Amino acid sequence: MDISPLQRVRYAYQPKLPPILKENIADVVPTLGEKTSSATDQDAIKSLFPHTYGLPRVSFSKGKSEKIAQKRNVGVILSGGQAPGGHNVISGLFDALKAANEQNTLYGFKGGPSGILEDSYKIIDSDYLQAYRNTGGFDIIGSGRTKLETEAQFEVCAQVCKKHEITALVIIGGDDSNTNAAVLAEYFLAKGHGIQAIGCPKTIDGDLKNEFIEVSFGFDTATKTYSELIGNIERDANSAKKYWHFIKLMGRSASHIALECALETQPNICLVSEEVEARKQSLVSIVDSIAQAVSKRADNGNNFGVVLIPEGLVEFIPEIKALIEEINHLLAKEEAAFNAIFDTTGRISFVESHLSKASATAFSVLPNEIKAQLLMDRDPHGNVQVSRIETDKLLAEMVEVRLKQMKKDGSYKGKFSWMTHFFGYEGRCAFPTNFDADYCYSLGYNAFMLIGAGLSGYLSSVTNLSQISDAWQAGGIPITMMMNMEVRHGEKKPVIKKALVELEGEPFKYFASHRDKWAIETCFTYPGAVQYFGPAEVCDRTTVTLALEQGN
Ligand code: FBP
Repeated sequence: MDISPLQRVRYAYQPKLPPILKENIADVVPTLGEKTSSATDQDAIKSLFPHTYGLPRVSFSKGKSEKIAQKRNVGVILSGGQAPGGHNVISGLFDALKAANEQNTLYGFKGGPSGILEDSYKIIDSDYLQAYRNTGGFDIIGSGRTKLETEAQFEVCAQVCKKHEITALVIIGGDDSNTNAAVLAEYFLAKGHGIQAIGCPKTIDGDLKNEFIEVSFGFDTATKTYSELIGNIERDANSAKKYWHFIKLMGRSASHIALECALETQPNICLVSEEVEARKQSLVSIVDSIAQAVSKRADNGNNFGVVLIPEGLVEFIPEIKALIEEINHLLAKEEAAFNAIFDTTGRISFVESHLSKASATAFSVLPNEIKAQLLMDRDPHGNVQVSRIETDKLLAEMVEVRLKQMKKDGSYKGKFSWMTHFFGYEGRCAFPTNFDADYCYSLGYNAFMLIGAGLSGYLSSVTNLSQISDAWQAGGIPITMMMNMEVRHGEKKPVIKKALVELEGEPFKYFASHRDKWAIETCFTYPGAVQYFGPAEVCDRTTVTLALEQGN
């Protein structure tokens, strides 16, 4: 068997498009809206983007397009972490490009943004693409985390494009990659290179969203995949009635994934990093609140339960956040001295001896394994690699210690055995759900429509997503419109604002109004596996987050 039966059947799936994109491609024209302005910091962003600031929003309507059939070569780049549906963005882009002109060529730059810098590419043709349609992963051309951010890099991009007569680049990435797509678009215009840059909103983390981009692709599939696994664990917990499961869920910074999984599975506890930060909860108080819930359940004879933990939690606990910032600063300043120490114990002592009193105290309560994990290599953005920090184990161990104290003072009488899990990589390359297959294909197809309309510095946008695809709308959002100024590595930079969980938003409010009951009673729900064939209410269902946000 070369391919699985599901793979074979999914190759044949024809993703759904918004109605306007189902029209003959030459019968669709852009409609330009009012001029726009950035989210905040208008003057600063206007001065940094003189050619792309204030562009109008774009939608599509019926009409005769003169330009779309013009022959063109287009380049595409996958940037950052995998997200289910990336292959379909490329499929949609390819199908639109070929529908416009059979002579058009799609260059896929290999291994992420470094592919264009090294002129490493694959020409994507129909036969090659067929094996990737409606499948998960980014293996069609690979991805990477190299950042395109310097003028020297932009110039290399321009020269590589010119060499292959590429007149448009599509960058499929998260908030940072799309910020860089906007800077690249501005550079190409300023230098008169005649190359367009269009972005597509990707990340399972769900933090690239705003009033114009309803969700980033991959969030739907990843959360459904994790929710299936959590539901299975809940059922096991409720059957065996002997373990507390501590489950860490991916999502570098924002807690959208953990919150969506909680809405899907109704666990006993779900921590939300944004709330921890807002309430300035210390590690000890988080541990205590979990221990109290464990104790109350034990009073009812339930020595089992499920706790969901967002991956980025440690960076939102005030004293740990300050500690990480100090360590980041120290490792950057004392890099040579630190790297000259080869054993973990020595490295820990070195850091301990340089910390402020408050951070040294925060560091001291952590188990040695966690201390070592906080000292591991940073990612290319200078961030701690939170997926490598075992927050699940940290909390389970600290809750165990707290319960032992409570047992001594007689306030806890139960039994506590724990298991830990980390769901991250399990969901990033899953077969896209019907929603992600359709949404991604539409985003890619629509990206070509923006190119055909001669636009640059736009993010492909498909909206009205909690409705059936026949009600979806396609268009483009100027990337500068989503920007604000933020301090990054000590410098003020224009960036797309990262969307964290809003404590006043409907998804969190729904969760907050139910969690006390979920904590004490056993209210688990079991979403089961993603379904591709069957009733629409099962197969085409979007996330609970999106449904609540859109009032459905
Ligand atoms: P993107 O923001 O690039 O989409 O990646 C998100 C993510 O999956 C996070 O959830 C996770 O923390 C990180 O990537 C893991 O990175 P890596 O793939 O480098 O291990």
